[in-house]
Amino acid sequence: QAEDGYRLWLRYEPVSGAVRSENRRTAAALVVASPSPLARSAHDELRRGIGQMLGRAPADRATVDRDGAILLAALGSPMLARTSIDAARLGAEGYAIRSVRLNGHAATLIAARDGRGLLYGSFALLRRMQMRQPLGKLDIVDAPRLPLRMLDHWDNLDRSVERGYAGQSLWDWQRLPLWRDPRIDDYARANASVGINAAVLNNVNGNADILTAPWLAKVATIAGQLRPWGMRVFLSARFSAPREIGGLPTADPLDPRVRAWWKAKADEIYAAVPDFGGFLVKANSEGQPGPQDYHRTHADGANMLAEALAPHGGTVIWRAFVYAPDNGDRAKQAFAEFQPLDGRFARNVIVQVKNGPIDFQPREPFSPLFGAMPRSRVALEVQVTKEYLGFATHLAYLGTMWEEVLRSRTDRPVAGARVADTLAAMAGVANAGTDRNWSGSQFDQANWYAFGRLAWNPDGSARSIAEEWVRMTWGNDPRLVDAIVPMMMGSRQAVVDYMTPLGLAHLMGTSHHYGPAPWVADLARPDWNPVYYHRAGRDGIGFDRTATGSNAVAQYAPEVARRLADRAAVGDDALLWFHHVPWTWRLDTGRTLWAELVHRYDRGVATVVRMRATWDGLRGRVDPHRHAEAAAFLAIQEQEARWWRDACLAYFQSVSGQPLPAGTRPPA
Ligand code: GCW
Repeated sequence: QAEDGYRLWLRYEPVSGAVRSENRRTAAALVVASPSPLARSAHDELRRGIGQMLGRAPADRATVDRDGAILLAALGSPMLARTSIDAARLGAEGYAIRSVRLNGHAATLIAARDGRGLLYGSFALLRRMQMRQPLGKLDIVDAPRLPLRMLDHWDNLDRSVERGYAGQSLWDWQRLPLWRDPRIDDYARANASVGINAAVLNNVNGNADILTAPWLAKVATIAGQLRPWGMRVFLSARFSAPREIGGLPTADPLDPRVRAWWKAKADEIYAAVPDFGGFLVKANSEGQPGPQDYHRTHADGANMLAEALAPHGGTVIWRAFVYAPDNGDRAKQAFAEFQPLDGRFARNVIVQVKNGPIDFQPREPFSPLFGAMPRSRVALEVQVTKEYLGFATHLAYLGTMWEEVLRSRTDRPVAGARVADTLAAMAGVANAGTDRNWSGSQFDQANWYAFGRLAWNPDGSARSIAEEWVRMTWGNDPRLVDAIVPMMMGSRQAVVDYMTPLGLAHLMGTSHHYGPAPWVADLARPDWNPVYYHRAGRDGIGFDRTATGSNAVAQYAPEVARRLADRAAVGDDALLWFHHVPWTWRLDTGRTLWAELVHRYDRGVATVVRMRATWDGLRGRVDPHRHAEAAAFLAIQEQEARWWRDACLAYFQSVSGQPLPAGTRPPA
């Protein structure tokens, strides 16, 4: 178990030397001043982690009666009487960690409003220890910026996982409700360690059965396992459920019978799961039912469910991922449908928007909806699972992609605003499954980790998050850290380069989305064909989204729109997303567009070749099992990067008639 990646970043490798002596002095005893189920989890994790790292678990004490106690105390505890913890800075889930003297003894205080912050503070302390940082003079305050930090599982009730590349669903429905799978406890620990506080258990391409009594009993067991780790359960709700499981002739959100049905259903769910989070809904999207089936709006649908959940404090998360064939430009549709509804959603509705206007491509500009719905609560949805980035086989660290999105300037609702400033929540489509390593590969664990850390602090740095993860997952040896962090930092750009450089998108094979297929042009829905997206011809390549084309740029704030509409100012990364550019147009790099395209595809392959060499150089510095797995996947990635480059260039060359530039290596 130790060497197959099961322990994720919670490996708690033994500490040695001077650091161990210092740690042992600081972590000798454990005092839980404010008992609660969550404080119990914190206590157990501290004992587990410290015991493994120091070879000696801290002793349980009722009070601070010797040096080296870790004290867990919620606000209001008499033990905090003589400290000056600023409750306002802690918020609901934040924590303070402080080196203090209590009863004449040196102690490390973890203070929080309640068990949630105590749990997060305990994991923060363990993280420091795992990174071999000193524990002596701590004075830390940290709190999550977003109240809802959620994983969305696209898990089906037969345990298959839509876009899942890590085995089966973690939810063992057949054995539930009586079986409490210990693996779920570990799943919850992992999430708590990065601050993820909610999970949607089932696929948004829904099956209404999950809302029936036998399934709700199973859901209740899972909820009971996640609860002590600060996580709440949500369910995807199929909009047509009143017809499919409720025996009603309609699911019209304005029909009183439908409204009564959902209210009763909400009551039933809360009877089984008192802290139920609410519903996630994919409506009128890719064939899913929704309010538009009854000529009602998204707001009508969302508000009807919101009304049913409101008495229980539940939330409706309504996805804005909508598009219909033939509307001219798929990238414009979510904005066109949702922006006019701003101000029409109930308070307990959150509109969940994918990072880009189309789908989860290797690179997209940010969705124009961010900042454009100031009277609504908006969540950012990203895909932790790598549907369009080589599944779990290709190494692509997504922290850099999410940092790029979060820092993108929307200049709305106020000048200077960035996507991060406009959010009420973050959701990540989960990449966890029954594989021993959870995520399908060792390196995809980093994306789970980074998602949680960025949801906690959307201003976090992708690089420091990568470094934390590397230290905890692979080790603190600087030779490891200095090699792996840069490799991760460049990895997503490599995928962009060898799949869809310069703002291209959606060149992937039909439906599975693995491997190149830019030539596909015959699918029934035009907006599913790669040729719809790249628009390559003799004259050039790219999608004109300026005023001479679809004018999607007009959906952005005026200052942003002006930049995007300017071929010279938009930047190479978004060039072909917004512009149709002649093959011979010259970029700032001095190359023609065609030469630049060739260069980028080649650069992507070259980066993977370097990643392999870097990784090979670490043989013997990490355990052989995990090393071999990552090495084998990198070999596949290199082969497939070449496949992508060669297939795309051969195709684009056949369309453009351009020669391969002099000096370009012939495909190997
Ligand atoms: O990216 C697409 C996927 C679908 C998915 C859809 C969505 C759940 O190909 O598998 O369906 O997005 O986000 O709803």
